Amino acid sequence: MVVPGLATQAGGALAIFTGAKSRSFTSIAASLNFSRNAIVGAPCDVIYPSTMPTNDGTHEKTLAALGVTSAEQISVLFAGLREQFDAEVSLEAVQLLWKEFRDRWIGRKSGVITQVTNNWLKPAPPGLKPTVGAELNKLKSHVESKLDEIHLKIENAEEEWARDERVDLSLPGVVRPIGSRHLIRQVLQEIEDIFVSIGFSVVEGPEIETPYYNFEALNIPEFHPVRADMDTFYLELPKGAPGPLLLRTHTSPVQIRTMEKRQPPVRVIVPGKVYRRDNPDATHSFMFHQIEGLAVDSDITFCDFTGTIEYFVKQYFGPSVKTRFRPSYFPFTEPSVEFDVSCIFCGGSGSGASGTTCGKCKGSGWIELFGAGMVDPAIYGFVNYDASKVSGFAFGMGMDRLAMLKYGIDDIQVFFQNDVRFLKQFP
Ligand code: FA5
Repeated sequence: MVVPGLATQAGGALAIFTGAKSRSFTSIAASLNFSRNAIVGAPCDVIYPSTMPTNDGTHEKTLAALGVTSAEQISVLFAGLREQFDAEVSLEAVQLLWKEFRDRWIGRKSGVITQVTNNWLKPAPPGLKPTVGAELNKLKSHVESKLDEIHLKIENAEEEWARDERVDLSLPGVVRPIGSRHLIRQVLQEIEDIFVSIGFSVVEGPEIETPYYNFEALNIPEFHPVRADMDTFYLELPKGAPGPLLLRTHTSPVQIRTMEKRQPPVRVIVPGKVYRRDNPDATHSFMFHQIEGLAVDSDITFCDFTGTIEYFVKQYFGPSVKTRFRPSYFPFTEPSVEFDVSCIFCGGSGSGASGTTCGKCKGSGWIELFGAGMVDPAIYGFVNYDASKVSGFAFGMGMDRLAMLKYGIDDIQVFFQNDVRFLKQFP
């Protein structure tokens, strides 16, 4: 578009300008070959000062270099700068780069206003100086007042932010639920307390075991039928690793590990996780908790054994429960027994409410508790104890089932589901 009275010079620089006064800057600039983007930035909502050119460099040249010779051309130049400033300035756009933005416009050394003063005003011919001075004053006060206004907004926004973020010490504190120990952990503590009170100490052992400790040193050689149920959960090892490893199937290997390290007297309990191939149901889990017990000394008798178990059972379930033992079999105890406790639910009567059969003990009045026995003398051979001088007993309790009995829990799976509604019942 060619505006009457305007002409362009080669190279797009400002040319002689003699036209009408009422035209908008943009239309004049267009005909002066200014690209809109070069002057006012890309036409988008947010203008980023750091990436946007300040202008096309007109304020770095003198009026003579720009070919400006008339008051109207001067007005166009200033209108361009003003339009550019207005397009760039907004709270969103400048608040993060406030100082850079401010310095670029009114910085003393090389701000746009300073450059206009140096390049346009000072060297302006006397005839144009008043116009340049007046336009510069207008631009300067426009820029300064807008910057003041924006600065105030930035300060207010910061104050508001600080006010919102301020800690009100009069408010009640945030109550964070602190959780509680899992019921299995609580039961472990109860059992530990009982045994510690009669001279046992607590030891632990690895959950990943060698077949030697899990089986052989417990008198369970390869191909022993007992292994059929337990010979499982072997680990995949890298080539060249020494020997197979498996997840322990009971806590009994720690009997061997303890006796290897300690000379009698030994009195320990061993809590921990064990793993079996059992399918999950109300009383079985493939991972569960056991507490092993071992006492070995020079003169431990079967009476010490049953007396210790009875003491534990009465402490744990209450003084009214009775115990009994039945013959059983474990390769590492001889004799071996299974301990029963009188049914905690029907008081040992075998009958439930209104004369029905007690569902817990199935009418027998007894509930199976755990396996135990006198340590088989063959075991002492594996740990270099003199079997003619020492004797002892061992037991292995299922902690989850002990917890179920005491707290009336029907399904072992609830221990592992971590439902907060269940856990909250045992704070
Ligand atoms: C043993 O594991 C023997 N090591 C116990 C032992 C130790 C006997 C020392 C003699 C001397 P048993 O396989 O019966 O025994 O397991 C012991 C207890 O673990 C059981 O009485 C039962 O309460 C619990 N238990 C066994 N299998 C599971 C299972 N899949 N889920 C939950 N509890 C189980």
